[in-house]
Amino acid sequence: MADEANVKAVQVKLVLLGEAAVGKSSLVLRFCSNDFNENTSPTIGAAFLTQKCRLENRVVKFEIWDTAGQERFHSLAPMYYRNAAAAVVVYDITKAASLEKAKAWVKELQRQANPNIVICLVGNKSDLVSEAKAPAAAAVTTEEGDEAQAGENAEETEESEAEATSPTSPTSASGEDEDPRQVSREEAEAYAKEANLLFFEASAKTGANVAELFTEIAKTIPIESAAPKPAAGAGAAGARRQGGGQDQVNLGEGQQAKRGGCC
Ligand SMILES: Nc1nc2c(ncn2[C@@H]2O[C@H](COP(=O)(O)OP(=O)(O)OP(=O)(O)O)[C@@H](O)[C@H]2O)c(=O)[nH]1
Ligand SMILES: [Mg+2]
Repeated sequence: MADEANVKAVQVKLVLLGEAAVGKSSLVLRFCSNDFNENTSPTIGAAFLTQKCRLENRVVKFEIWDTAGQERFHSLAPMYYRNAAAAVVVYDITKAASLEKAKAWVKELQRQANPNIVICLVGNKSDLVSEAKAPAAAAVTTEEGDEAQAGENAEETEESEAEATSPTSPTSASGEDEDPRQVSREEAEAYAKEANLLFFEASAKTGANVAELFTEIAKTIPIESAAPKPAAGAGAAGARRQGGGQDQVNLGEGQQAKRGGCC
């Protein structure tokens, strides 16, 4: 019988891709530490960290490669998406060009990555638009203690302490004209459907839909495509790691792993 506490985590290599400044690192920070930073530094190379996600019948341990969006790092990307079971391709809903870049990433993944890769298209910064204020309340609902046991070598942003994301309400009050949205939900959703991608609009800032998107990916990944062994292997070169033994996103110092965003 599978004693819940002893369920072995299935490891899933996940890569984040997308244009610079769309919020990849911020989504990871929200997911892993339930935190947000207005002043992030651009990622250099890539950052690595892990987070667990508990599903009904299994625990998925995401091994996350958060890549740099700056063009000069593009050639490193294959190192990170190679053998990845999942990819989160991010664009900024207030920047139309970022969706085009996201589409280019999807194309590249579909051509060159693992053929079974689960791709999730994410329109980030939903807090900036007046409508479509994503269901923030539902965002990071933490379950009872999914204490990612910090035993092993990896750190696992464990520390389950709910402190659910307080969805700071969206900026614009109501339906003002100067909505900064440049990519309609419909357009992106239609594209995602056509390209066979999961799709979410989310906000790293409020936490809206962040846990949901990772949970959906966890549910979608076929168990067999999960990597049975430790993550680091691929692409350690060029990755930026911090802290002895701990792998963390390079999102500015002083950022403690407070709380896991997933289940
Ligand atoms: N309003 C708002 N700002 C966000 C959100 N996510 C990220 N940002 C801001 O967008 C800027 C860029 O965020 P990053 O997470 O560093 O972007 P990135 O995609 O990792 O950028 P690279 O590492 O250069 O590829 C920062 O100022 C963040 O605070 C969001 O959901 N809402
Ligand atoms: Mg980054």
